[in-house]
Amino acid sequence: MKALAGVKILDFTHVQSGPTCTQLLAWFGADVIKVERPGVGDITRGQLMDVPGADSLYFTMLNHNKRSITIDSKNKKGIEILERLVKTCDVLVENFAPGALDRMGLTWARIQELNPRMIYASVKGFGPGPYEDCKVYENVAQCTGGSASTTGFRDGPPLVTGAQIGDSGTGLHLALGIVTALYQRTHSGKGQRVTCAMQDGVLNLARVKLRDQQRLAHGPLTEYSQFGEGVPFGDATPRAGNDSGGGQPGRILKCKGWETDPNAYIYFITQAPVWEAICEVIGEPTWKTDPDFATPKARLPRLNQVFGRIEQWTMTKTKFEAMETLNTYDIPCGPILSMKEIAEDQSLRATGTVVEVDHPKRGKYLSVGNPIKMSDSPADVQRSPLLGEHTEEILASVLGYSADEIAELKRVGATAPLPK
Ligand code: CAO
Repeated sequence: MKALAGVKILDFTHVQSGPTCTQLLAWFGADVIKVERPGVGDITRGQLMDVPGADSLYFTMLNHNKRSITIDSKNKKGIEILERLVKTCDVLVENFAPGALDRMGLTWARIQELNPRMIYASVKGFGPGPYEDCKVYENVAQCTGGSASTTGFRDGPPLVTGAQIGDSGTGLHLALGIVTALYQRTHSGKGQRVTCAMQDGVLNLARVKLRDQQRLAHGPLTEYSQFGEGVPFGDATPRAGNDSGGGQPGRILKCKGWETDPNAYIYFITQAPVWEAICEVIGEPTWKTDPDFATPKARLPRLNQVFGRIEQWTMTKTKFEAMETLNTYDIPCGPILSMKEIAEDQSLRATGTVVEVDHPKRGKYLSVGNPIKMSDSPADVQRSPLLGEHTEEILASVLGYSADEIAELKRVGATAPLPK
């Protein structure tokens, strides 16, 4: 039995942030019923399409293990179905623009009236405040959550990161809120509202940068490369390139082949306990005792020199050769893996982190499986549903509609587009 078996999720999510949350819950065993607009569906079904006539990878990779029902929430009968779903489900998850559910008549007050045990979970761009009514996509959240201003190089513009920390990151936060609320309900018997703002989720992931903001008041950030370069600090946490912090400075260094391969690099950390081993590997044994290099503090103003010398060594090896050698000394490092290398990595396939999924319209494709491994609730990845694939099944088996009623709902446009 799966961890969340028996939990029914009314999944009113679209695009990325909400769907990542409900996909995780589905992998943990919840019955996730995805509500989509008849004839249209989640907008991502048709975005970034690569195979004509097949749901995009954007959609399929975010909606595994779910069932799809089409309901027009602006149709009177459609709202009736939704209300019956609210009565029977444990959790409602949504990430529409602020106010959209209220406009459907599904206010928090109405939801509590229908089902006091309901957990009502939402992703919004911002929490209460000046921006609460704004629509938000990934990069807006990265910019307003403090990530962009602290990402990139000092002499370049702010940068967004490829990891979807605004969308998927907030979906992950929301999933934790939901399972926590489910746990509290086992004592209280009551549902509750769970909200997660994308700005807040990003800031939570960028909290070390707010730490550094406050440290600035007490002097320069000595672990940042700009300290060693003699560049004065301003009044806000600066961008720090690929620096990693504290007594364990790190950088991305070139490896053999970097001239033609954009990913021939390795991340190298000069972890203090293995400094002597690093000196041996790179051929600088005197740095072990040289007072300019022997301690982390002494090295901080000389990081460019230190990493310049280490890079002379890494450039003589491929990233995988360097990784192998450094690992024999327990020196923390990691090759910069391209998505191609990750897609081909057999160990990620073996753990189910990268999975091959078969889809009736697009054939086989790769996806990312559940990154959270549970010994008693393993996730098996099942293809995403076709639009409305389970409409009749859900109406009949979850809500108890008869065949005639189901036909009537279709006829009045509650579950299918009306003929033009
Ligand atoms: N039947 C009929 N109408 C439906 C429906 C259904 N099954 N499902 C949704 N709709 C309607 C809603 O009622 C709403 O209509 P109204 O505006 O008239 O009330 C509309 O579709 C939803 O619109 P939206 O404003 O949420 O969609 P959008 O494409 O304009 O904006 C987004 C998208 C993501 C910017 C916005 O939803 C948002 O800000 N969400 C919160 C933050 C968020 O999750 N962002 C992450 C985006 S990427 O993961």
